[in-house]
Amino acid sequence: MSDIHQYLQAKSQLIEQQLDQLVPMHQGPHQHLFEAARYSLLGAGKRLRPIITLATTAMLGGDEEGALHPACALEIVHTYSLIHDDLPCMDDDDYRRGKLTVHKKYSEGHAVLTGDYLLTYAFEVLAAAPQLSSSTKVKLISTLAQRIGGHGMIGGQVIDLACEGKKINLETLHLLHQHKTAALITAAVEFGGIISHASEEQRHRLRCFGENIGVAFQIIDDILDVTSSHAKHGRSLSSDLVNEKSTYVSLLGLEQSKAYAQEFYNKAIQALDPLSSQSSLLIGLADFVIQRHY
Ligand code: GRG
Repeated sequence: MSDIHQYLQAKSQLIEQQLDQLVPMHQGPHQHLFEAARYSLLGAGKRLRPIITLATTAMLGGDEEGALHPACALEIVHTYSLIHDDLPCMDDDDYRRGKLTVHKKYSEGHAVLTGDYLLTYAFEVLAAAPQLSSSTKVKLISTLAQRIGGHGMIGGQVIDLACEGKKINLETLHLLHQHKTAALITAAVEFGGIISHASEEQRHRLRCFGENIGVAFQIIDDILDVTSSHAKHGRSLSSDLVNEKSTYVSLLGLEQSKAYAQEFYNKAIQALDPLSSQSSLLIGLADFVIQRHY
């Protein structure tokens, strides 16, 4: 196994253990909430966003242990976004991460509330993160709120809804995914910078890396939607097709989409350049993003 795959496996196990502890089961009349949260959160998922935070922190010589809870907060937010994205009023998907989506397994109401709980709880995790100063925690909270709010992930989802059933151009598709997908991935890189007290210049470069690798990630996701089997990708085969959504592949074709992803990868790597003596981990993750089969 390559170094980066070993790294991904080790860190993914670490994240899984922490998530298991951070989101325990609770008995009582609302126990379904915690059951559904654990059902969606545990046992699958690449854990890419939290691993990016751990890798960025390690690259900058920051406190990796201090980064663990903020990294988990990102995975918790990501899981909320997947639950809501799968709802009948959004993409209406039946499978996610190799199992039934939360609204199929429980109910639509439960899926909405489980997503709400995870989103809210992520901020509680950040506020209570051990080993970090109050000012670091405020920066993390504010960065996350910006990246996933109206001018970030939710804004992207609103553009997505507005574009459903319409033919859109590449510029609009790009704007959509810069917000919907790349914003949270950017937050993951920024988290590493904040925890490591990176300089303004370093943070600017990290943000640029995140924005570009985030778009590359989405282009590869669109490619996998048409090339990968259900078992590999772990969700219903292309709801984008069913919902008549434009994708990079529908606009550019397969081969040009691959080349386009490579362009964003190149821009991401260029952004890291002056940090390069320490940046092999982030480059390894970027390679994984562009070469992945799942
Ligand atoms: C408030 C209704 C409401 C919505 C919240 C739903 C939403 C806003 C945003 C959607 C964000 C979203 C689902 C983006 C898709 C990004 C994407 C390609 C997800 C798949 O990520 P992977 O491959 O999944 O990292 P795993 O399962 O490996 O974690």
